Amino acid sequence: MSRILTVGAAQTGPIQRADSRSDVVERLIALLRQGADAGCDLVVFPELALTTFFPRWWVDDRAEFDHFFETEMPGSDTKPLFDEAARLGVGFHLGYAELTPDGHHYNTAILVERDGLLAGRYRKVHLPGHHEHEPWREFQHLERYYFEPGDGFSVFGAFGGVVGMAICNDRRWPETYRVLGLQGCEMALIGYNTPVHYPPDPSQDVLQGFHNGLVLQSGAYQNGMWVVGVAKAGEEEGCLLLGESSIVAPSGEVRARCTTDGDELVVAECDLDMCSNYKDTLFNFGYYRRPEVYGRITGQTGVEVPDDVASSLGGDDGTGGT
Ligand code: CDT
Repeated sequence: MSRILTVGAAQTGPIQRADSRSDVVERLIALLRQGADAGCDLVVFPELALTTFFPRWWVDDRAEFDHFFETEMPGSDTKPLFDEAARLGVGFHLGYAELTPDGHHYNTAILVERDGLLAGRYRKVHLPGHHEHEPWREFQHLERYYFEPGDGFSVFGAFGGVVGMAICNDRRWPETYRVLGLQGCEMALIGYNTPVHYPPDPSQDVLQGFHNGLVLQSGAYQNGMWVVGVAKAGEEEGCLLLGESSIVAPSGEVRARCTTDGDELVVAECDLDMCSNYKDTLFNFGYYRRPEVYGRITGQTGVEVPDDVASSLGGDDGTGGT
């Protein structure tokens, strides 16, 4: 048996600060139409796909940046995307900055079914970067200033399968995939904006593509799920963002990957039943997992080197952040 879902990874090129929402939505609609022509059931857009990556700037009054946030979804600018998706019968995943009616700010992604109706919402759990202005950096990464963290990873029954969402930095954490995997997730959708330059440790700059592939592929394989990672790429307001949007099979193999830094759609036929090749064998969680020895995973946050080991070594307590 097979359950084939044809998925498009709809990478976008940069979105500059001066670009209007409606111009950006037009670009997304063009990618959606390409997806429809290619037979896609689902088109996946990046994190914060409607605006420039504004956390690269500090403003004393955060409310000055509220115009980067959506207060309703769909709103007047995004409704044409919903309408076109429903007309084409193609679902989509979209990342955006969300400002709730009661004043909460989140880095959010939604899943919209082929009939244009909301199937799920996710608010980013792992917020990277820093909370204070750090003028020594070439650019800021102030997600911890502009957003509040979301409260968990859920899955949704959609597109004939079990679909989960995560956002950018979440993809570097094995806990993300495992918490989704423990809910039977068959496909994880993950948008990202990843600056190639990493100010706290520039030795990682040349490894950004390698690390991106590493985490998407290992997350897919170790949990027997499809992973669709989609970038906003290219030079945005002087900051180069990684491309390499990829569709990864439950085997860990890359089935499609973008080769440019611009608006680009790559498509793969994803058989959701292929997940069981891994979920029912090598990664049969119910049979092989040993949660009784995994207590530290949920019981502590930072590193706790046992006292006897620490006293023999001395050194760092591992509490630094970036
Ligand atoms: N958007 C996002 O989460 N970007 C981060 C950058 C990490 S460096 C502060 C990422 O993990 O790609």
